[in-house]
Amino acid sequence: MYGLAALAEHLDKERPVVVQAHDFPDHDAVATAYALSELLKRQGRTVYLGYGGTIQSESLRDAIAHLEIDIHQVGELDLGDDAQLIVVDGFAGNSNMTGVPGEVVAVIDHHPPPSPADCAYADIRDEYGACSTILYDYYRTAGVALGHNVATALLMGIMMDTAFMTRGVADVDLEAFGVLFRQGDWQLAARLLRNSLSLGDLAAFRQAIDACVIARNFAFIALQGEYTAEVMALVADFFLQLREIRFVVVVSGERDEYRLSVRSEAPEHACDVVIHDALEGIGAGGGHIHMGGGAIPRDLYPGDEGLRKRFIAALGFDREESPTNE
Ligand SMILES: [Mn+2]
Repeated sequence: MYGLAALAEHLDKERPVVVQAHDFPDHDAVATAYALSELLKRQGRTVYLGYGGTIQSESLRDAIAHLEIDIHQVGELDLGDDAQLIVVDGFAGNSNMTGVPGEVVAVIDHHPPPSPADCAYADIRDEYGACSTILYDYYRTAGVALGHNVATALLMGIMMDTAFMTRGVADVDLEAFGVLFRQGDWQLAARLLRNSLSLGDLAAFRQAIDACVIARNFAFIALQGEYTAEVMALVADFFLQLREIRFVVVVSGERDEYRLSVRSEAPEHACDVVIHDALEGIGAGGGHIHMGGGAIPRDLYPGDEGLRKRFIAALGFDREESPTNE
């Protein structure tokens, strides 16, 4: 029902296709968009690759250069009004994220949708650890051989979203990983991902270690200043490595809004559920069991301590017997 052939039925061959990664894309989003564009180009279509916002990750910038991925900010693409948009690895209702002229025809994603996707083709596989795995499946079912760079990109996307096969791994992710590991350049993918920090990012870690507030197995970290989503996620991952910590929230404020990066290794505290409860009425967010994020407009931000209390309540810690260290 889903796959390249089904998707192609919804695409007009005469009109250009824009494959759009979500705003401020990550490795999985770019890898998915790239793999899909190569598949569609083989059908003789005109395909553009775009994203909203900017690419904030140096590691992802390196990956795009190494793999020669022709992707641009959507504003730089010279598109008419008749483009057909395919949104990958993220979907905000039926709006097309950063406004691109044209029509959202399809969405391919592995996030549980906030609302039912309102487009002709919606392939949502929220049990998959990475959107890259969905694209692996498109190549497999279409019987198309994976090019070396496509295999490397998809491998990198899976490594990223599953934290090297340690979170949210479905059987099909394992299968994809095995195939892509042999067909792509796993050393390049691993090197790009394992070198995503630079010396300038140490300030975030120093601040986080000083500022973290621990309640039971929950670490809350409010960073003063602006940090990229990638650095916030890596700070959250770092705290999750502490054996006492099983749930982490990192928050940092930008001009218009505060952004959150959330990680969980406690099955009873799924990130998407806890985020939804904690941000009710003040912001929006979502994600998967193990990872998620969100945003709160500046005028609705309840303060660092106010936000921490909301998470305490969402985790149910306020209803249970209060431990002495709280
Ligand atoms: Mn993803």
